[in-house]
Amino acid sequence: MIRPGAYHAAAALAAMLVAFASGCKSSPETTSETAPTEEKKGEPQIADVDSELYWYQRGTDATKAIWSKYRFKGDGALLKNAAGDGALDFWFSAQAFDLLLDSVGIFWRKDLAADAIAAYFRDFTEMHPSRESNVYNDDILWWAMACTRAARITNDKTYFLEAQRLYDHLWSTQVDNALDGGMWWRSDDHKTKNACVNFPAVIVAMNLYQATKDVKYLLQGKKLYQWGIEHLFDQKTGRVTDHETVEGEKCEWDFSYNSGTFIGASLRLYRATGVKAYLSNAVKAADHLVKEHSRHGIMKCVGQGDAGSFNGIAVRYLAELARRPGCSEYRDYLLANASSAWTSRRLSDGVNGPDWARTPQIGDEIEAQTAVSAAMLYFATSRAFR
Ligand code: 7K2
Repeated sequence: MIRPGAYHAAAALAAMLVAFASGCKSSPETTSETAPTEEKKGEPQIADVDSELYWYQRGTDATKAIWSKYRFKGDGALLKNAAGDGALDFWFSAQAFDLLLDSVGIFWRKDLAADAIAAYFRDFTEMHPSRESNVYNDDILWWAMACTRAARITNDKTYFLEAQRLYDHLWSTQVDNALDGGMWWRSDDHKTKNACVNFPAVIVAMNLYQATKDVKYLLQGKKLYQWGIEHLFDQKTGRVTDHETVEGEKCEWDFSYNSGTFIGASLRLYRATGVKAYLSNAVKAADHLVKEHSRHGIMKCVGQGDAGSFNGIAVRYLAELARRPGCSEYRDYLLANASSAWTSRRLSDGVNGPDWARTPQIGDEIEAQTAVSAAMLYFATSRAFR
């Protein structure tokens, strides 16, 4: 249930998404998750489609379509999975929070962005009052990652303290010497140590380090990353394997989102330390992602359900690499994907299915997660041009 107090902010969120997408001007005081850089002088004129704002607007269009189609309650900020379903589960809700942050994080007026974020946080809290009771450590970390972003966008400590509390708890209870280190996937059953936990944990640790300059987060991030390098990363191929079992067996699954969080973890460590090896690891993983997860230059379709948002997570972090000097090939890759996905969206409701190269049919059921994934791609492409 949505508390009465949450009503206005949550309803306002939807109204704001609609208003912004229809062209309302924002005031000059915008949020500054990462400040837009000055226009580069002397560069040739570029087509509209090769621009930050073009893809920001497409992301906004897609986000608006998602919030109109999948809102779980008319007065709430949370999404449901598909028609007739309940609210998205914890994991998916954390991803949807990240999409909301993509949408409000840069160009929105600060006060409106803060309201939208607060509405989502409140509704999420109604649905999942105790985060720690969730036995999936990855769920907690996806949420904590988004909270560190929310803190940066709003300057509101609530989100920062939430992420810090959750991360500190996992670090002190879910990392041990089994398999020489690393964090367990589940807190109720210590059987595997997974990429979907360890690289997100590095990202959170490094975001906390950036905010606090407390060197313990840098050391913890390095440690978890080093474990990941030794146990899950193949230096020769750039492949990130999904997990290792308590018996020391490496699982062969190769998922795009694991490459994505590995890139994000590597880049944060590179920025904090200046050590080139982190950057070259990020490039290796990105090359593997582009080579092995694409068909004709477009990311392979990985279906719906849990996998539905893997590619959106992958491109979120690929974009961080793509905007670095000398990395324009990744930006071109994102642009090709975004252009293909945009022309493959379903015109009747404006959402994408799981395949970024194929338009879904009118009657096809599209889950929120695949629609969210494509919207993440539009925003990622936008950021790659910054
Ligand atoms: O085995 C893990 C992970 O390593 C693997 O990549 C994925 C593949 O499956 C699980 S993680 C699945 C999450 C999905 N949603 C709910 C969460 O609680 C759960 O941890 O799909």
